[in-house]
Amino acid sequence: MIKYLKMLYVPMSVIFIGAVFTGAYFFSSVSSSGNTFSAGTWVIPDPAMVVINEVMADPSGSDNALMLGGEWIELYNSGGTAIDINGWHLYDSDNNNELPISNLNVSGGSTTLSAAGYLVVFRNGDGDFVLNNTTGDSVRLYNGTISGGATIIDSFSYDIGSIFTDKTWARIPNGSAAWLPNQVSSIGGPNI
Ligand SMILES: [Ca+2]
Ligand SMILES: [Ca+2]
Ligand SMILES: [Ca+2]
Repeated sequence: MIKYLKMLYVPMSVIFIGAVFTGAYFFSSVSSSGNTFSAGTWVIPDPAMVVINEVMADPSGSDNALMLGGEWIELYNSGGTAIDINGWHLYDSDNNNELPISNLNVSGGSTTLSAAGYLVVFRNGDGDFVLNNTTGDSVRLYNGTISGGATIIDSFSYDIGSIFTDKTWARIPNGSAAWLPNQVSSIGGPNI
């Protein structure tokens, strides 16, 4: 019996001393604020890898209809790490016209952009965020609110109005720097 207790005592002491000296307790996977600790490697998402990829400024029907109708903005994560963008905001050309991003106005109900993934944010009846149909406008993506000092992640401005109804502005090739008007919608997927 004593021999058995000695065998047990030694490893338990090692665990206890290790915890005291390092102050560290690790679980197999811990997530916090978009960072993921997994299997001994810190993986930090790069917000700069998220881009505005496709814009539906002039949908058929009401522009401020509830999702899945109305205006929408497709985001693309060109990075290799998933990132949660809950609480990020879209703005048009006016700093007061915000469209908060939450699980209530995104495709699939989750604000997490998987690696190389797509997320569609719908205007979903927002009253002041408006993408002009017949004059130019801007779409701007911030990692919070402008009034709260957030950082701009990406922006897209168009100076030519009158795109055709139900056609989009899109980065062609997908994710590239070049924007083209009057594209066939590829909502939630690669621009083709
Ligand atoms: Ca708003
Ligand atoms: Ca519009
Ligand atoms: Ca697309």
